[in-house]
Amino acid sequence: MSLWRYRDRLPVEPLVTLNEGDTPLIPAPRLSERTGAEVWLKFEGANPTGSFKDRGMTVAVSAAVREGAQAVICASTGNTAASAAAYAARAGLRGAVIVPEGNIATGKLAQALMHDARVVALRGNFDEALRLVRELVERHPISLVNSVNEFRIDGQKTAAFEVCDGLGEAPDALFIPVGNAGNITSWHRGFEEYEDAIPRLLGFQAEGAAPLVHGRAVARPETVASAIRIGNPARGEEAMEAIASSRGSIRAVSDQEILAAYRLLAAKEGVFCEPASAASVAGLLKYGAEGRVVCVLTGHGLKDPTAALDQARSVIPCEPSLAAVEEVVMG
Ligand code: AN7
Repeated sequence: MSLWRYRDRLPVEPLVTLNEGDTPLIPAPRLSERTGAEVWLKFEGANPTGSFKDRGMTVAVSAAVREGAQAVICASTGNTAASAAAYAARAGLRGAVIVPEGNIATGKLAQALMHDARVVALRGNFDEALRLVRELVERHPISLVNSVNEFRIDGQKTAAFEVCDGLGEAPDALFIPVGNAGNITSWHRGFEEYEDAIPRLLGFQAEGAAPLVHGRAVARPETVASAIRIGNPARGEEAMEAIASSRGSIRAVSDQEILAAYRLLAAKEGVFCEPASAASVAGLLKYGAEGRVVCVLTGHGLKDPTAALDQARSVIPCEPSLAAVEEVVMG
C-alpha cells in the first residue's frame, strides 16, 4: 500500500515512487491522559526517507519526469533535500540541493550525499537559499521541487485522506508544525477534497522563527528545531487563510517546550520524532485540546542524532563483570 491508492485524486501517474505514505496513525495514551483529549499521532517519519516530504516528492518528481526535466533542485532545511536527492536518484535525474551551512541535521546531510545529489552549503539561511533557487530556475530548465511547486501540495494532501480513512471521519483538530507553511496548506486541501468537516488547523512555529505568529518576516530566525528555522514562509498567506477558515490558529512554542515534548514522545509514548515535529505536541501540551485530535509528527528522530544525544541521559560505562553489570542495570 502507498499513497498512490489515491491516484484518482492525483495529477500525474506514479512514474517515480518508493511506496511512500500509508504511515502509522498511533494512539497516544499518555498524551490523552495528560490532556483529556483523544490524541493520535500521525507518524510521517515512517516514510521512505523519514519525513512527510516524500509524499510531495513522489508527485513532483513524477511530474518533472513527465515534463522531460533533466534535473531537480531545491532549497532546504534538510528534509526536502534528503527526499529530493532520493527521488532524483530513483528517477535517474541530476539532483542539486542548497542547504544553510551548519544548520542541517547530520542524518539529512548524510542522506542527500549518499543519494549522490550535489549538496551546496550556502553561507546564508533557508530564506536566502530559496530566493536564489527561484532565480536560478528562471534561467535554466531545472524543476524546482520546493513546496512552491503545486505537485508537492497535491502529494502531501494524501496524509489528510489517510487520517480520515483511518479514523472513519475527520478529527476535531489537527496540530502541526509550520515552517514554510506548505504542509498545513496541503492538509487543508486534503480535508477539503475529502468532503468532510475540516478540523481546526492549529499550526505551531518556534518562538525564534515565528513570522506567521508575528505577522512579519523574521530576518534572522533561530531555533533548535533546524527544520523549521524559516523566517519568510513561501506559503504564508495561503496558510493563514486556511487556518482562519478552519477557525484554527497559529501560535508559538519555545525551544524548551519543543524539547520537552520531544523527550516525552520518545520516553513515554515510544515514538521518536525530530525536534521540529515535536512542535505539534508542544502546542498540544501548552494550549490544550478537546475531542479527538491528531498531532502530525513530520520527521523521524534518527534524522538528528546530535539533538537526541544532547537531550538524552548519558550512556553508563561498565567493567565486564557480572557484579558491575548487575549494579548498573538493577541499581
Ligand atoms: C520535520 O526540508 O522546509 O511548513 O526544506 O522538515 O511545509 O515547511 C522542512 C520543513 C515540519 C515544516 N517538520 O513544514 C525543508 C523544510 C519537518 C520539516 C516542517 C519541515 P512546512
